[in-house]
Amino acid sequence: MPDRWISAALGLGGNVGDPKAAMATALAALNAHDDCRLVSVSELYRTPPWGKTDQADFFNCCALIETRLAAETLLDLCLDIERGMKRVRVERWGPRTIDIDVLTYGAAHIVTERVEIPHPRMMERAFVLMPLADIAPDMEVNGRRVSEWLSDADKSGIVRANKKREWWTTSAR
Ligand code: PH2
Ligand code: MG
Ligand code: MG
Repeated sequence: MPDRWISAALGLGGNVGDPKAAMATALAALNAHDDCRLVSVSELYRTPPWGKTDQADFFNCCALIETRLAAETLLDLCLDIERGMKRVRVERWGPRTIDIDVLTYGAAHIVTERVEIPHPRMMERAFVLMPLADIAPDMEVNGRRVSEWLSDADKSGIVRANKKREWWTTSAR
């Protein structure tokens, strides 16, 4: 385990059941972990499905955390939380109750069999970049700031879905 706290960005999403409640529950679980603390959470967005378009709209958000877990252990924690929430996942890019992706881990570039950080498709996905720009517009990912990647991304159909900035504090079940 690294002996210092690393800041990491996470992308959360879902389009089955009550994704807003699922994301709130996942954020609370991350924050409750001894080796993670939640620093900030983006606005909540409703986003058209990307990749496989014949499915329900998603809800997406991003979070910044600090963690002293190694990157792969952080990934395991995210997968554990997904499993604990009885995630249903039928097919790649298909409908799911909750998805928690590790987008960045400090400034690290990590490629293993299990994980690729920065997330290889985050630079082109407005459903990731728009929430991430709420909380980390100046973060550099592959040589460009999040806000710059966002300005080139297709933002059509994405709408902010929350009224309160603290949408996630009251939605957990
Ligand atoms: N996640 C996917 C595939 N497509 N589309 C949207 N709008 N939001 C997502 O979170 C999403 C997606 C695979 O993880
Ligand atoms: Mg994903
Ligand atoms: Mg995932």
